[in-house]
Amino acid sequence: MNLSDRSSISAISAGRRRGTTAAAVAALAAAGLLATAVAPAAEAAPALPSTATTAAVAAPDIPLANVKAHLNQLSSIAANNGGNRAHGRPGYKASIDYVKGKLDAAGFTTSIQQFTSSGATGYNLIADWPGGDPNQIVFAGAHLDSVTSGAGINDNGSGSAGILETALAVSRAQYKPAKHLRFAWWGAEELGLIGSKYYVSNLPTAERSKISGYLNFDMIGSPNPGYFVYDDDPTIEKTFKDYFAGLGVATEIETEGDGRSDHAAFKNVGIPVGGLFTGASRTKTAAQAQKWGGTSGQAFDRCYHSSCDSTANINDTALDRNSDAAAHAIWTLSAGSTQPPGGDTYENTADVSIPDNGTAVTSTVNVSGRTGNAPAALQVGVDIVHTYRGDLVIDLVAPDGTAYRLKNSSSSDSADNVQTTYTVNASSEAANGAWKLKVQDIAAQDTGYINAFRLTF
Ligand code: DTR
Ligand code: CA
Ligand code: ZN
Ligand code: ZN
Repeated sequence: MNLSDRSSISAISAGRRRGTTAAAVAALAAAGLLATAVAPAAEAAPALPSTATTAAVAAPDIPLANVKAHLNQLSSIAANNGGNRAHGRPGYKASIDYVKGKLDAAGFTTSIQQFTSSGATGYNLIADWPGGDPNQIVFAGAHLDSVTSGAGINDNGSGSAGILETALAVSRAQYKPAKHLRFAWWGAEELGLIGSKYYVSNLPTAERSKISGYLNFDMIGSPNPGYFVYDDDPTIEKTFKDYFAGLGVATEIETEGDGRSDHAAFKNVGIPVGGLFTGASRTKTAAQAQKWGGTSGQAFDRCYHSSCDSTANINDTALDRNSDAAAHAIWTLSAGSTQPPGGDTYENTADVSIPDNGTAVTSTVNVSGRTGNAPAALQVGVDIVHTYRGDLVIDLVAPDGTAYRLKNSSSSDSADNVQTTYTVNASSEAANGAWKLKVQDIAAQDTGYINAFRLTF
């Protein structure tokens, strides 16, 4: 686009920004920029940004070696403290001190909540990452205690180490999500979800309402693993399932029943919950072995609540995948509805030739990893190089096929090129999926091509 075109479009847009006047509407119509509805209308806006921003901020890979290093530390702690990390035993407090030390060094605001159970002092460790909307808290938790019979490396060193390394990744990235991040390591889960129940029961109602979701990670590295996703909050569930689908890993709904871990206390007060699980004493079926590998007819974790729940009782692939899935969910769910300045842009810059007076062509942008629907002000960047743009009819087609008319043809619009950004109310459309820009040249002689198609959420 040359400067004069851009200035003419931006002048029109500026007119619209100050409130649409009749003259502005006429000018928009003349420029073919006033969308008429095939579906909710689109409005013209300033010209296409010259450089697109990147897509949604993706979570970093969580290094398996780092997660396993935490497990080795927890194993040593058990070995040096009577062989376990159980509630009321020195190995549990030593575990709390280890995790707290890592988080304090990484810049988290930590606090220890004490409680008494079965005549012994218990401890919950709460860690807040400074920043984000304090009224929208994405909360990830895992119980840190083991049973008395062993070190509890899978149950639940795996979940504890997975979210610890995710928290440290937040610090390394200096991640600044729209929502506030909180992590917790619970005490006395094995005695009956005592620590998490104590936390929630002592959380004022106003504080509970600030938690937009609680994610639970209890046993995420079972040696004969299954890939189970809690079927509670649908958005959280979908976030996890989409991640595993991206890996080509099938998942199943976790069916061992509610109330079996620390998400129960949150669910019972109406907080959306979700989580991951790789299985305990139940037996893997032949069908499950077919899709996940491993051994059918054998428990997902033969050392569940046993002394053999050691560092040898871990499947590295499961631990790695679930740690990465935890990070993906935490990053995705905390991005919030208020996108960082500039928003998340998805683009297709492949040239698509537009047949003269011919059939419609499309350029596709695949959106994934987002939660919920598209915004009411979806920015649709169109960059078409074409003489006599009046020949062109342009639609945005949502993943479900709904068409939003961006531009009608106009026999009086002899200007060249369509290089502008339309605003479309796409709030009734799911955000994820294949979005298409559909362009048709309906008059003979002038020709051109789609140069770029961009969506900014
Ligand atoms: N209660 C957990 C293990 C456990 C058993 N079933 C589920 C289902 C979902 C999460 C965890 C579990 C424990 O022994 O710590
Ligand atoms: Ca990883
Ligand atoms: Zn257990
Ligand atoms: Zn557990």
